[in-house]
Amino acid sequence: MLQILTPSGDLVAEAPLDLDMTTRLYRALVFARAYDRKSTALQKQGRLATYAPFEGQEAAQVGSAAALNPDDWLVGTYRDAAAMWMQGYPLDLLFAGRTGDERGGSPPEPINVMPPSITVGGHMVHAVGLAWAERLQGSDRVAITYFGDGATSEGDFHEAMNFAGVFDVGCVFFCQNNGWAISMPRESQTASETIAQKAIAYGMPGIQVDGNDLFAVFSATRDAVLRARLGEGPTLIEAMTYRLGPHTTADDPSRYRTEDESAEWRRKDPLERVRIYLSERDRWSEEWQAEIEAQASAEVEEAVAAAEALDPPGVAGVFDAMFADLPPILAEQRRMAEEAE
Ligand SMILES: Cc1ncc(C[n+]2csc(CCOP(=O)(O)OP(=O)(O)O)c2C)c(N)n1
Repeated sequence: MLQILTPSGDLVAEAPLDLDMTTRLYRALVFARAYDRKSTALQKQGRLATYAPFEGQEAAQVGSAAALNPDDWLVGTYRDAAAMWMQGYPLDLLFAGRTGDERGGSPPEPINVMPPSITVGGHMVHAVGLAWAERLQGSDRVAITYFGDGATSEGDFHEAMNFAGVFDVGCVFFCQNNGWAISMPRESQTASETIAQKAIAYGMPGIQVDGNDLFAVFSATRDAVLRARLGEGPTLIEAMTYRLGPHTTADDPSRYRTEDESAEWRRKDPLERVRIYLSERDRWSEEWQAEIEAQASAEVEEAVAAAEALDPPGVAGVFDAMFADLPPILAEQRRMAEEAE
């Protein structure tokens, strides 16, 4: 397993980022946590629908997305808001999407981020298709797809990996192995010792990284993205991380895992080790922490206000994001929905 920055903030290999970039990414980690906690609070107030928190997985998402070019494709899941935001997805649309507003699933051009997939595993083939299409058009844009350990049991994962391997598609498969697929532990998911080793069967490199180590995640993703961009094919990255919160706001993790387990992972917090690292290099202070937390909170509040200021989409809106031309039966249902409103 690749590790560069230990949980106590010590370097065990050369840092792949300079201090300015590390500082920027630390701010992004702080921002991601603020967004995530606010979303859970909003759900509890009835202002968001079910929410899937990613606390504990911030470095996996921020560190990997930081290795992309701004116009690369990103195809993720319901738990990947931090990566989507890093790649330019407007924050107000992220919130709107979580209220069930279809407009939240459609970022403005030229943002190449697909709406989050709720269907486990179904999105990976799309990432492969997007990366392949870019190649056929002579572009060097790549795609990254995020998924959990549970998604590797879906047929879609194997189809996507197989196709990408055979056609040398410039797609990075980024698995956030957060230990659990709702209540199913990773050990019940696959008999493979690691998820990374599944890459061998598809003829591509696989690497396991400490997913709570910003530097390791960035370094592995940067290498995989470069490989993809040079036309050398796909890579599978398994980021070892942990979902500190519930699966969603509708879940109670105390029913299937121990507090000791969560507490152990809390000690491997992805933000804390970067904070120590910066602090030891005189790039962190309590005042600055308070300042960036206040800024994050204000930005998040602003985005929530913008999302809540959108005109209600109306019942007919659910039909509009599905087809370019509505089939007659849905057109009829749309008309009936409008009449009933
Ligand atoms: C095809 C499909 N089957 C089942 C579900 C219900 N479901 C939602 S999330 C989830 C677990 C997914 O776990 P994992 O892929 O490890 O990702 P994580 O939620 O841990 O990020 C399941 C079974 C679904 N959304 N889609």
